[in-house]
Amino acid sequence: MGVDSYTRRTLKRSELTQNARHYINGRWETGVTTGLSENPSDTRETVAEYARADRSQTELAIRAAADAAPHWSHTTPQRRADVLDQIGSEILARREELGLLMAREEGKTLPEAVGEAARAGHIFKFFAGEALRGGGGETLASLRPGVQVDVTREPLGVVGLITPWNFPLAIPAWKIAPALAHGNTVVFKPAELVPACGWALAEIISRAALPAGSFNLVMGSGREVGQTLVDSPLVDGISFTGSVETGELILQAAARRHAKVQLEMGGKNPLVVLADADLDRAVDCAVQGAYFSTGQRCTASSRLIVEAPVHDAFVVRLRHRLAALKIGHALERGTDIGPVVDRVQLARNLAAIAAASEEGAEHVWGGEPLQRATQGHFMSPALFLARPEQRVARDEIFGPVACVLRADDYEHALDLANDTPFGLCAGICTTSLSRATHFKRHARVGMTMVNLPTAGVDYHVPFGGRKASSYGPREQGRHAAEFYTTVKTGYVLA
Ligand code: UN1
Repeated sequence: MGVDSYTRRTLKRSELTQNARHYINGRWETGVTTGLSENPSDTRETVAEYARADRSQTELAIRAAADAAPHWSHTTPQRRADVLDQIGSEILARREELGLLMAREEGKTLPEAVGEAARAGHIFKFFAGEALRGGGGETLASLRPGVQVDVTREPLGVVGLITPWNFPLAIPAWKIAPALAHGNTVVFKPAELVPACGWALAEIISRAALPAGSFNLVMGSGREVGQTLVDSPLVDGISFTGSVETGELILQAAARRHAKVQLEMGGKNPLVVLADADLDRAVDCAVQGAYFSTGQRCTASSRLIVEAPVHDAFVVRLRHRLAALKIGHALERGTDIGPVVDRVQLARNLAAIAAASEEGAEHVWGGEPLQRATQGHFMSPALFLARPEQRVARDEIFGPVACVLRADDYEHALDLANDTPFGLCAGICTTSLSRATHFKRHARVGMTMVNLPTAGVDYHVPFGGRKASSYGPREQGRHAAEFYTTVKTGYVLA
């Protein structure tokens, strides 16, 4: 199947189907039912047979987390730092093996997957430091004589963490690590398409000497496991990354019982290319941002907004680059873009592409299903020329599909960039410092990128957006404390 010899050797050790069980109250548990996850590069290969919970099994995990909360929230910062550091070290030491598992289960290329595993390890190490530094606090004089006031941060309690399939290790890491660092106990529900990755992470966490119940893994459907987490009065906060539709349902359900919520949802991120840009750099940013990871990132640049004088040259160069990309098995050396994650998503992508042509967007390249030596969900990256009101320019597709919008000038480009219900990330390619600075200030998003792809972020700074993209406090970096802690104000008559 063209998989190179290094990968073939490594595969020998892990070719057996993984048996992934729940981790509840410090014990490995079988599920009420079982499910299978398959390799999207080769659907004949089953990656995991995994446990699936119903409501009552999920409730056991929630109860365990609630019982463990008083203990874990009072452990010393040193203990929490040591636990997180140990988890981070093990992930880093096993990054190749974890990357291989991820490439098999999610379909991102092996180098991308190994890089993501390393990122997950570094995230745990960063939050080991955060456990020591704490969420911050202040002491002030009261308005009343002789009285002192302090403001401290305490753990939220039990948090339910619901994660997507597209970053099977990094996103769980950037929720689990700050949750534990700040003294919360966790019930973690990974996406149904990537249970083996969730299980592998839980297996590493299970060996880090956490008190039983502080960390629990429960796999299964959103309807059973996710809904139970969202509805349980014992769950103090829900952090979710996924679709806008699910995020809105979670928000409404959590609001009814006053639970804290953090949502990371969709994006339709613009990459503006101005006439003064380094065009090679701009094409690199577009290829990276729109198509790598098969476009399956909420930070993907799916709207390429190009100033008229360089529009045609940009499209020609981009088309040229797309034609040279290698689409194939995620483990094959040299693959630029792996498969789409599953047949449902592939069908959705192809339907969006057909709809784009029907609504009159001009097809430039790709968007075809591809046959390879193995049976996988392969498709060529798609590029359209679109008008701003067309759906291909408005709806998040979550696949390797991008469109180019023509802008008359910088002001027009900025208007187009902001003309979207989403507000996660916005990029600009320009050599003008004043344009870049103006764009950074006026793009209505949570993150801006200058001469960089919109996708690909650091873990030590805040991550998140505005409008339909996000809700609640930012993730990652020091700002993670805003979600994972609650503020207490104390008054003392000295
Ligand atoms: C990145 O671009 O490095 O689901 C991270 C997503 C985002 C993470 C993107 N929550 O695509």
